[in-house]
Amino acid sequence: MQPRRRKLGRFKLSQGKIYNLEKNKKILVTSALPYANGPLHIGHIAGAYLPADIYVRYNRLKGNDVVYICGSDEHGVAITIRAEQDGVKPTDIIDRFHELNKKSFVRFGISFDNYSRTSRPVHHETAKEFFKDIYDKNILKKKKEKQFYDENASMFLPDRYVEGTCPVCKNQGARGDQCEKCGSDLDQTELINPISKLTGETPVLKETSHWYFPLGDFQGKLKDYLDRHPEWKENVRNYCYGWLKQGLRDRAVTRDLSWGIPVPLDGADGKVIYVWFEAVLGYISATKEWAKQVGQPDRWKDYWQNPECKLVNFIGKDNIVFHAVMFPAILMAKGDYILPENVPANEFLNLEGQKISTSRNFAIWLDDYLDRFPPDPLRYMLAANAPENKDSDFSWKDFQTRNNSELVGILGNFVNRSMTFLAKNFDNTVPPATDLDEMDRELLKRIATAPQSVSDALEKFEVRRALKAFMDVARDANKYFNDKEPWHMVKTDKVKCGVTMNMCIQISRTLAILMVPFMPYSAEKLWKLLNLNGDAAGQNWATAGEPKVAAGHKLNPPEILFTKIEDGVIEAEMARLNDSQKKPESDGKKEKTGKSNLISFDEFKNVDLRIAKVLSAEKVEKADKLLRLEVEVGEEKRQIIAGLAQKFSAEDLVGKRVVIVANLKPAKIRGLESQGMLLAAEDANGEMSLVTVENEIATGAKVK
Ligand code: B3M
Ligand code: ZN
Repeated sequence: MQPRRRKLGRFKLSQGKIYNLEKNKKILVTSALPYANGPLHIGHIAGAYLPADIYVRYNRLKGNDVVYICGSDEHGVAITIRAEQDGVKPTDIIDRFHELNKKSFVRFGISFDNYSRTSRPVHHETAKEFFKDIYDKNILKKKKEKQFYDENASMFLPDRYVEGTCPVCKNQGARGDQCEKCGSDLDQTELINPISKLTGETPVLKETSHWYFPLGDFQGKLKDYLDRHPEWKENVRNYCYGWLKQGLRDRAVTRDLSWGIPVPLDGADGKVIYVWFEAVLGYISATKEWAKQVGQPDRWKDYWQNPECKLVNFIGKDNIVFHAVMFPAILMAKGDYILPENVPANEFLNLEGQKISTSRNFAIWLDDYLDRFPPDPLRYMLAANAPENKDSDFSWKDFQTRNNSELVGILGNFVNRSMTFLAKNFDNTVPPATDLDEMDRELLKRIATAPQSVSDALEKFEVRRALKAFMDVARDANKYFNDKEPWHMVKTDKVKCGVTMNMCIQISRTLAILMVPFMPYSAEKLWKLLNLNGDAAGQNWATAGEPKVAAGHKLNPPEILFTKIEDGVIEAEMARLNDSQKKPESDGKKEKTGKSNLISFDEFKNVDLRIAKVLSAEKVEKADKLLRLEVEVGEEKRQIIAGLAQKFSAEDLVGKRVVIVANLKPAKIRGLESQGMLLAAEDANGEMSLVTVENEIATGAKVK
């Protein structure tokens, strides 16, 4: 039977060439621009980056014309507060984290076409052009208002510069713009007991003027827009309808700050464009920059100003209002740009049953993870467990189970048993597939439909379901192998056994291609083992399910695809998480300064600080960062496991008098008990210094 042609499927043009119009869809994909004020953790990755990368890689395999854009968000109060806390310039912070995060994304296989930054001139120009254009159209309104002002610091306090108690849920640490606990969008003057983050003082209200974007004027258009997208994820739609129901308020799009993009109007000295107004435009400027890089400076218009192009913004749930309400409204006001076609937002990822916390250093940092593990098991875990419709949880134990029983036990096992069997019995050569039986034919049908089953889910941004559809192919493959019992057949009917093994290689090829979006490194490894031409990412999704490996094809010697993770490794990670939560030791873990987190003297007294002398120091085996120290504290000798190995050698330490926290609960690190903690300081450049004492004061002496 002739396969039926799909609508919009194939068109025969006059030259007689067949074009598949579906093949060349233009898709512009963006992931939220992370603030360059700290390193990335797994929560960020699960929210806006991995799902987008999976979608992008899948669309590339489909032959679609995809551009994937991201970059660092370098303005706004998140950056200046961090700079003030560390006593450095904003540029010190953003330069460092821009590079670090960019590198981590590459290492993790996030395949941006361009990772830009909002400090680039092209972005400043783009943001100013939008602002000016909307101003010239008389859309922006100038208003006088009273805003919090810190008299000691002589500065207005926009957004997060003020903290206080949330009027909705009474959370004490609510920020001036938003309560992270209940998600309420706040006006800072609504906060109960407002406090300046700069000085800890109560701010006063002072008059200033700002330009407002009249979101309310776009209410009707935004409602129509939302109504046109019943396919959006329910969490996103609910949020947006909730906002519309409340009635959209005017939003100030300027701030009294020195860090940011200057407002391009006369009489606006000392004012910058509100970070959320310009950050979303970063997607456009980063695309312009990409177009230049590929030598076609106007090509960004083929996406942003082409109604045929599909714009998809991947974000975390705390960014919904800015992307699904504010950004479309800005684009509508500007007029000549496409609107987001979808805004797939994920919920949050928790860690070991608790909220991930940057300030408490309770997180798994991406660069840190990648120093010790390959990317694919984490990609797998975060996709299998993606917080798609509700918050989900990452635990190291689950990670181990997923790796060992699913990646090693199912996927790796199938490939490995097939390839070792072929190496042993068929000289690593694919045998011919003559005379298929019913089971073989069923199997071929099964793999023929596999790409579609993964596609169905990915087209709806359902990464979990897509990954399951992929793993089901591996499950069915193992079942086929078991049912066929080639280890018996090889003795009784080698030709028939050869047919089975031919099938196993066809499935392995299908698995390699379908694996690309989820686990690109392992996909390429499998592709190499199969000794096929080109790379897995360069194949065609549409033919991924066809049996294309020829009989007689020579395979490479088998190698395992995934490695089992032992209990000890997981225990060490859990101890590390526990330990680092108490002791800040690297990026993103800076404690707050200022007066907003004052403690009482009694609280301070609870910490037993003592002078100790370092007696010996040695590296902990298989742990790059750890040193095992023996210290003398008065009469007592203690063992301390400290993350100092990359900064100090034994000679730097032995004989030094240091300060330790003597009443810290003992913790097991790499199986070794740590009985206390050394005090050390680390600056924004990663320079580290131990807290030492100058004279020969007796060990055990109390520090107070
Ligand atoms: N910088 C906010 C965040 O990291 C942010 C997103 C901007 S997207 C244009 O949550
Ligand atoms: Zn709240």
